[in-house]
Amino acid sequence: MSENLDNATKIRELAVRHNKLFRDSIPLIASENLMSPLAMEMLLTDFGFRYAEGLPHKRYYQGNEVVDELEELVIELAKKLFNVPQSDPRPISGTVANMGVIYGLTSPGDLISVPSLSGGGHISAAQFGAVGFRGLVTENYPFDPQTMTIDPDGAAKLIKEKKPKVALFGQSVFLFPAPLKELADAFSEAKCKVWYDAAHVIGLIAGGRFQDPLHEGAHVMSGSTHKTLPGPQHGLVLGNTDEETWKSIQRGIFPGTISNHHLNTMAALGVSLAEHMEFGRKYASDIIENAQTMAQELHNLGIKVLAESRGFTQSHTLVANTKTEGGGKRVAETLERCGIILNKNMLPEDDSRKSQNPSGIRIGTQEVTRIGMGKSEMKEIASLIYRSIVKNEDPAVIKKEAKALKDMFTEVKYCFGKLKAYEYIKVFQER
Ligand code: DSN
Repeated sequence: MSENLDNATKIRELAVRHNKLFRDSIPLIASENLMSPLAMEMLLTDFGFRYAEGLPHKRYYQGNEVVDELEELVIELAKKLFNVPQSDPRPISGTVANMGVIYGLTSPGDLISVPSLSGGGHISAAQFGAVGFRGLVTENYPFDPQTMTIDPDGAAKLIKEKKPKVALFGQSVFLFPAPLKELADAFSEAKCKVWYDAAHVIGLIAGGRFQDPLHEGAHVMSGSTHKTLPGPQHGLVLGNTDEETWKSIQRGIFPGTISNHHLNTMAALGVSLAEHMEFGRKYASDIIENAQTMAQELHNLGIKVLAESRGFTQSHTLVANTKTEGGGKRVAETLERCGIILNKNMLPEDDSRKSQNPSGIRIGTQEVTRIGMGKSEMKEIASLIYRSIVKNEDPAVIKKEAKALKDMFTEVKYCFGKLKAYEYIKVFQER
């Protein structure tokens, strides 16, 4: 066999191994999910090999007759699902969507108010991320670690005093709604644009189970589409703003940050939006109920889940302080050996230089909910976590139990059609 064929075969084997790893594990990363069979199918279509720069009927390439129809339909589906007048499904990821908004709304040197990283903010809102690379000056909202929310009074004071060009909300640790309604006066005094990064909670918003930012004062909302909205790795921008601002954002998207958008993932997004219209309300409710159940159970077992006074969470995410169990790094690595996959996470109290060894862990329930797990399974998972990180039981024993639990939940739910998760296409099946 030639070395090249060897390597190609090896990559395929890695894919088989990776699928098996996730098939046998309990997936609790708050930013991941599984797609439906109809959406999966779209990834393997000819849409994935074509160019369609620009907007429908204003392209730079021939052969876009069907793509135009597709894109118009996806635009309409997004507008309908979120009940808003503007949508752009072209960004190829959440951060690219954010960059489009940044390019559209700001110029280098402008001030933007953002959630702090220690308060769960996303790296694209940090100085070393997209806003910094745009040359923006940042101011962080004060964050209340007890309630795990931006402090509305402090944020109002900051916005009124500093008058940012844009006020950004939305986090990667997003337990409770952002105080948009409370800040309405501050926004109008500062005359700022309000931008909401909904990546983590966009499926909960669409399911009517989280705040509705574009009807609570936000002008624009961006997001990735593969977390609580169980679609492809892609991005989306939605607007409820004047035509001039929207046009500027669309120029920020193209040609600002992308040339071609990825047409196969856009098609998969369209399918996922349509499915979310059908199943999203129930799915969003179940995700949140599962997160609250898991949080309560971990708390009952003595693990320090944050925001107890507010019922731990109103989203898909919960966060625990695992300092006494050895810290976030040790805990996440131990759980990985037990077949439970989650990530270490900074807590508000952590020094930002400790990002590789923070005090906490983050848990998301959207993927386990997607495969049909409910409250009793959340309790079982909490018990496995407790036995692993508090009782220090043998990882091999826990791993076996985690796999046995997972083996009972292999089908992707809340979608049209049936699909065995982690075994998407024949070539990836174990041979
Ligand atoms: N960094 C991702 C997360 O896990 O929250 C979002 O981009």
